[in-house]
Amino acid sequence: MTTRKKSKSRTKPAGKKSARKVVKLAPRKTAASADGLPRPSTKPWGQAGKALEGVRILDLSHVQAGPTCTQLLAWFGADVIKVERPGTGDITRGQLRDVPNADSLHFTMLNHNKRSIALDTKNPKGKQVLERLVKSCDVLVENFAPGVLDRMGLTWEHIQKLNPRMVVASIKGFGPGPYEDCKVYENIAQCAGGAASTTGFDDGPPLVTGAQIGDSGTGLHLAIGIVCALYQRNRTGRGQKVNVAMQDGVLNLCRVKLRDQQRLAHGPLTEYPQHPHGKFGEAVPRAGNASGGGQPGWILKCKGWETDPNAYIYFITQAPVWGQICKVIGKPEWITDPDYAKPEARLPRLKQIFDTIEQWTMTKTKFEAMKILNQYDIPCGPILSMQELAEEPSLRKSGTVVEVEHPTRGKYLSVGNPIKLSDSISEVKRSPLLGEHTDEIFKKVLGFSDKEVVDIKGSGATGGIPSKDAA
Ligand code: CAO
Repeated sequence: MTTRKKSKSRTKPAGKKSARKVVKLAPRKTAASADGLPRPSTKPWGQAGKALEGVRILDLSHVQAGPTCTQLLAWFGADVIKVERPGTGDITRGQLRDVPNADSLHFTMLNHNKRSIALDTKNPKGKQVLERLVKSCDVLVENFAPGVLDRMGLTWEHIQKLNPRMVVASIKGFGPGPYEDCKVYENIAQCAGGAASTTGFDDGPPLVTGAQIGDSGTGLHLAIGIVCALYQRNRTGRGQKVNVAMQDGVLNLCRVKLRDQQRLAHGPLTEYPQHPHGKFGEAVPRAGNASGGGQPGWILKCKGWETDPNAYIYFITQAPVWGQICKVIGKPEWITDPDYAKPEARLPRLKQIFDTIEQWTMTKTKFEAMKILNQYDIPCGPILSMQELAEEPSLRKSGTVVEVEHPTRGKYLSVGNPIKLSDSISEVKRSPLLGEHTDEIFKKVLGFSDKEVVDIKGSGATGGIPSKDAA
């Protein structure tokens, strides 16, 4: 009997049945016709299981990039089994601790809805367990340094032998090329992917952003790749490798800057603050707070800016509402003035225009300004602090900000699933304690007998006993 069969009662392997059927995408004659798809469920929305129910993930990921990906898959219903080194676990459990002896907020906020197994993958028994997990899971996710997975014995060839249906998803800092062997963290990816060179002000150094586009951004890219590979597996019956390099993920998010690099060859970037007074070099310059699109924007001071570092508003001079903008800020003459009436005429005067608008925004709080500008459909947005976001009732209501109870740290706030599916509702469950589910997984997922569990534990593979065989 395979380990897979033993675990049948908990989750059904994804694609096991459908791999034999080819899903045709021809239009269905009736809602109930077969065509490879089941009849539409009659269950109430949100009660027909979760999107990824039946998919089991072997999560070897750590820190942020990989855990972001597997957390998202877990929110969509995948059974995520996080393998962690006994004793320490994911290194982030102990980093930036705010509460003594409790898992860090970093760890708890990136590992919701997962199960944890403590396993020394360098212990021979631990290695056997790891292979059993490979046979029992649909997807392996890892973001080790280059070469680590191979050194663990899990080469692509070996995984294929153990489980040809497995999708093997990896994040590395760089793709094939001069830096492929490098270890990479968030800010390195931002720098190497084009974000830092295009962020900040012209007269300052390159700047990294607070948004974790290198780690979390790449994790999101990986999740999309995994779901596509699983979908393809439904037709082909076989797994595949899914690789995302952090440099590539960041560059993908900087797509518009590569656009501008090519536009630069044809003349100055007229929407950039360097136009018309500053100089353009050979590469896309840092554009300060200029809007990335064809609708010029800037960050403007609001009432209270002298003491509140976040009393600002982002204001876009969208062309279709130019007339409304002029009326609101008390410059109705600009509507017909040839220096201001058309978008092209405004481009060389943007600084002066924003300075004038700022005279108006400085008389209002950012929320007062929002209220007025929204009445006229003028695109704008308040600069919201983390404190304001944490307290925003609408984000609590939508489940984007959630309060979670944890056994050792008590209540904490987290960001919930930002992707809302109407038939797969996400519930945010606390992150697991280190090794919390080791026994449960040994017995219910891997089908080990009591004696086998005693043997594995006696070997030190789950920690506690120092392993003689450990490398
Ligand atoms: N049991 C035993 N050993 C384990 C283990 C387990 N359960 N889990 C991990 N290890 C071991 C690995 O086998 C590896 O050992 P060897 O080097 O001897 O083979 C070792 O832990 C360290 O792995 P690592 O090199 O990946 O970890 P690091 O802390 O040195 O580097 C990082 C961290 C993030 C820089 C590196 O993993 C990396 O570059 N990853 C790819 C890019 C990436 O994802 N960066 C994002 C980081 S933030 O999300």
